Parts: sequence; C-alpha cells; structure tokens
Amino acid sequence: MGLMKRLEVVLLLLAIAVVVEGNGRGDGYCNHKRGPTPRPHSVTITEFGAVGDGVTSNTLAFQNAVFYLRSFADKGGAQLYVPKGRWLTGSFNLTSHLTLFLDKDAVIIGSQDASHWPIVEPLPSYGQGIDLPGDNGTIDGQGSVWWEWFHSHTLNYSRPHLLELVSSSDIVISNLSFLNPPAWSIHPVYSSNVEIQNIKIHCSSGSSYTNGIVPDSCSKFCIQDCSISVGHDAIALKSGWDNYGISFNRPSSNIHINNVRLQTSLGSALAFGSEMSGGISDIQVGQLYIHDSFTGIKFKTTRGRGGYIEDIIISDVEMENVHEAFQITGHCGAHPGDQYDPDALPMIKQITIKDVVGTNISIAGSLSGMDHGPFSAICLANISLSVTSGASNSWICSNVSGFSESVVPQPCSDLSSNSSLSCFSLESFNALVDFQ
Ligand SMILES: *[C@@H]1O[C@H](CO)[C@@H](O)[C@H](O)[C@H]1NC(C)=O
Ligand SMILES: *[C@@H]1O[C@H](CO)[C@@H](O)[C@H](O)[C@H]1NC(C)=O
Ligand SMILES: *[C@@H]1O[C@H](CO)[C@@H](O)[C@H](O)[C@H]1NC(C)=O
Ligand SMILES: *[C@@H]1O[C@H](CO)[C@@H](O)[C@H](O)[C@H]1NC(C)=O
Ligand SMILES: *[C@@H]1O[C@H](CO)[C@@H](O)[C@H](O)[C@H]1NC(C)=O
Ligand SMILES: *[C@@H]1O[C@H](CO)[C@@H](O)[C@H](O)[C@H]1NC(C)=O
Ligand SMILES: *[C@@H]1O[C@H](CO)[C@@H](O)[C@H](O)[C@H]1NC(C)=O
Ligand SMILES: CC(=O)N[C@H]1CO[C@H](CO)[C@@H](O)[C@@H]1O
Repeated sequence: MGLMKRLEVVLLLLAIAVVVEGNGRGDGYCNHKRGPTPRPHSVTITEFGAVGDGVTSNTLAFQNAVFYLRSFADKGGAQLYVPKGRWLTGSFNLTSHLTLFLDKDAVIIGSQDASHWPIVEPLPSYGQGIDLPGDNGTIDGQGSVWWEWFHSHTLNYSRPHLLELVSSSDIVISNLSFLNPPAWSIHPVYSSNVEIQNIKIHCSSGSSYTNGIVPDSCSKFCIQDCSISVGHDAIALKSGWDNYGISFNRPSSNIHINNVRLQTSLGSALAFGSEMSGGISDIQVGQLYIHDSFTGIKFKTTRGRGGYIEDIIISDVEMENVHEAFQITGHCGAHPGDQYDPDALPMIKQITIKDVVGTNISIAGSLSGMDHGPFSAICLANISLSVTSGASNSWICSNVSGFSESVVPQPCSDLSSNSSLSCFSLESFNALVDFQ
C-alpha cells in the first residue's frame, strides 16, 4: 500500500489491512508487481498521540503525521505505521512518497461527526457531485448512515468516497479490505500507474449505490486478484460526464483487470460508464468470476455524453446466478443539469466478449444502441449460457451491429456480420502490455 508521488486528496474512511498470503495466480497482468517500497524512515501513529481504542478521534494525529512525513519526500520517502487497534478518524490527506502501512489487526474507522469531513471542490470532469447538484464536497458519516440519507433524499452534499486519489501516479494499494463505503470504495481519478492487488471490498446488504473500484480518467491501471461485493457496480470504468467531461477530455485507457470475483445485488459486476465523456479505450479483462448478481457486464451511456467506449476485450468469464449476463444501452444515466448538448452522441464500438460460461442466467443480453448512432463491431464468441427465460427471447437487440460465433443461445441477427475482421482482438494489445 505504498502511495507515492503527487497524491493530493485522500479521503480515507475505513480500511482494514490484512497481510494475506499472496495468491500467486494471474501473474503477467500487473506485470510490474511491486513489493512495498522500502522506506528509510518510519514513524508509528502513536508517536503523534493517536489512541487505538475505537473511541478517541485521531484525525489530528493522522494529519500531523502526514504533515511531518512530507519533509522526507526527497529523502527516499517515509512509512506511517498503524499498529493493531481501532483507529477512529475523519478524512485526512496522504502525500507523495508515503507508505501507509496497516498492521494485520489495524482498523481505521470513519468518524460519524460531520465536522470531521471537510467539503471539497467538485472534480472538473464532473462539475458537481454525483449524488447532488451544487456539490460543496463531502460530509460526515459511516456507510449505513450515508445509505439511509441517500435513500431518503436527505443528503446535503454528495457522499464521500472511502479512498480518493486525485492526479497521482505510481500508486500501489494491496492487501487491504474496504468495508461499507459511504459511496464508492476506491476512486482514483486523473491518475496513472496504479496497481490494485489483493483487495477485498464488502458492503453490508441494503447499501445504496455503493461501488467498488472506480478508475476514472486513469491510464496504466491494473486490478488483480480482488474480491468485491457491493450494492451497485463492483468495478466501474468512467471518465467524466457531459459538457464537463467532454471539455476536460481525459480518457480512461490501458486498463487490465485479471482474476477478480465480483458480486452486486442491484447493479453490474463490471460496468463501463455511464460517465464516459472523456472516452474509455484499450481495456483488457480476463479471469472474471461473477456470481449472484443483477447484471453481469454492462456498457452504459446516454445522449449528451459524447465520448466513446472502444477497443475492449473481455475473455474467460464464468457467471453463476445472474439475472442478465450482458447489457449495452444508449439510454442510461443522469445528467449534471440541463446544460448538456443533446447532439453529443457517444460511440460504442469494437467490443469483444469471448470464452464465457454461464449457469442459471435469466436473460442472455439486451443490446440497444442509439437511434442516430448504432453501436458497431460488437463481437461475441464461444459463449455458452444456460438461460432460464427460454432461448427464443433471450437476446433483445436494436441499433447494434457486429459478429458472433459459437454463441448459445443463438444471438440476434444484428450480430450476424459475415466477417470477424472488425472485431477487436488480443493481438491489438501487444503494444500496450508494458506499463513502465
Ligand atoms: C487536503 O487536500 C485538499 C486539496 O488539496 C485541501 O483542500 C485540504 O485543505 C487538505 N486538507 C488538509 C487537512 O491538509
Ligand atoms: C502483499 O502481501 C504479499 C504476501 O504477503 C506480499 O508478497 C506483498 O509484497 C504484499 N504487498 C505489499 C505492497 O505490501
Ligand atoms: C455551497 O456553499 C455555498 C457557500 O457556502 C452556499 O451558498 C451554497 O448554498 C452551498 N451549496 C449547497 C448545494 O449546499
Ligand atoms: C442537512 O442540513 C440540514 C440543515 O443544516 C441539517 O439539519 C441536516 O442534518 C443535514 N443532513 C445531513 C444528512 O447532514
Ligand atoms: C438462479 O439465479 C437467481 C438470481 O438471478 C437466484 O435468485 C436463484 O436462486 C438461482 N437459482 C438457483 C437454483 O440457484
Ligand atoms: C471456449 O471457452 C472455454 C471457457 O469458457 C474454454 O475453456 C475453451 O477453450 C474455449 N474454446 C475455444 C475454442 O477457444
Ligand atoms: C455477407 O456476405 C454476402 C455475400 O458475400 C454479402 O452479400 C452480404 O452483404 C454480407 N453481409 C454482411 C452483413 O456483411
Ligand atoms: C438507425 C437505426 O437503426 N435506428 C433504429 C433504432 O431502433 C429503433 C427501435 O427499434 C428503430 O425504430 C430505428 O429505426
């Protein structure tokens, strides 16, 4: 969990470190697998007056410790060690060249005091908060409290995320559990060279719109060996929305996801969009296990977004007890007000999904493009789904085109192009695999 180099805003609400055994599988995706960067200096949070009793507020101790450690940035960096205990805190910022190391039995607990959550500026590619317009930032609370406020429409500001990294690079987050985020669990934005490995994310049932990992306008990003169970989207790739995202123009690209286990009760296990105005491309996903979920894999956007989702390859997928295996829609997502340009049509093309086995799937897929801009080169190959709704109404398609081969049940005729040449293939990735 080294966190290095120009790391500006971090809201760290609750994290449990577990020094778990490395899982060994899936090597070659996070292909610059790093151990913890050795730091020549280390301090313990108790040296700053922190008390790990679960009751004492340690916000100032964390802030002071990080402030102190900033002076080691040009001396090889430093480690902040959090020992066994329950460490209550409000939001605090991390800094460059820092390793925040949590002992196996260390738990950082988010404060429920509103004044411990400063209000921050909205991100430029969003212009406002996700939950509410006119975002003045974040407010206090622990997951369930926030879900209740969200559900009852009584939030005053958009909810905070558990860990937010803004304009950062060379980040490693590993061997940790994240529980009950107020909104999203890990939200890296405008960042690159991010490696997330062996992370568990879990929300109690009843969580409203909780997401797991959300790479947002990020590049050179790797997620590997993770297990995520949330209320909404487990992994969601985004890049800002509408006029804000179009003018900020920062895509999410070159992202590898491998060996992840995903579950969501109401959302999608793996989602693209609906915020995608800066573009999403060159995404490779392998060894995906999706279970007990509403939607398996979903591409979502809406009129006014502009942008694109293209050159995506997803392979080696197992699904079990999933309502709808695949969904592509051009009619999904809210707008940050009515300032958007309705002529800004998003584009979805060159999406390849192959080598999929699914059991107890209700609907194979609904693929619906936009009236004035069909989604193209949607390619499905070697897919076998046991579908409970009956094969004949298992696929619903409109305004899409593409190719399919060895897909059961038989997909709609929209995907019957004679040629697979327009499909995105793994060979196209050869130039992209090396991060550094
Ligand atoms: C944390 O970073 C943000 C953004 O740079 C800043 O507004 C805020 O004052 C910082 N908070 C602390 C406690 O340093
Ligand atoms: C995570 O744990 C594994 C197994 O103990 C270890 O090899 C790896 O270096 C750890 N990662 C970090 C960043 O500490
Ligand atoms: C944001 O803060 C400003 C100044 O404090 C205030 O006037 C405005 O009403 C706040 N917006 C919301 C949505 O609370
Ligand atoms: C929203 O603001 C009102 C008025 O200041 C306050 O009474 C209420 O507790 C706030 N709600 C939340 C969820 O913080
Ligand atoms: C099939 O999947 C659905 C969820 O889509 C679940 O409710 C149901 O229990 C599953 N059936 C079996 C036999 O596992
Ligand atoms: C089809 O996909 C399965 C996994 O779902 C894989 O084991 C098999 O090798 C694939 N077949 C071909 C021809 O690629
Ligand atoms: C498929 O091939 C036939 C014969 O070559 C051609 O007439 C037809 O237009 C092709 N269809 C598509 C969708 O490319
Ligand atoms: C361009 C195009 O194919 N438009 C179609 C999109 O889907 C609707 C509903 O099926 C059709 O009516 C349009 O013709």
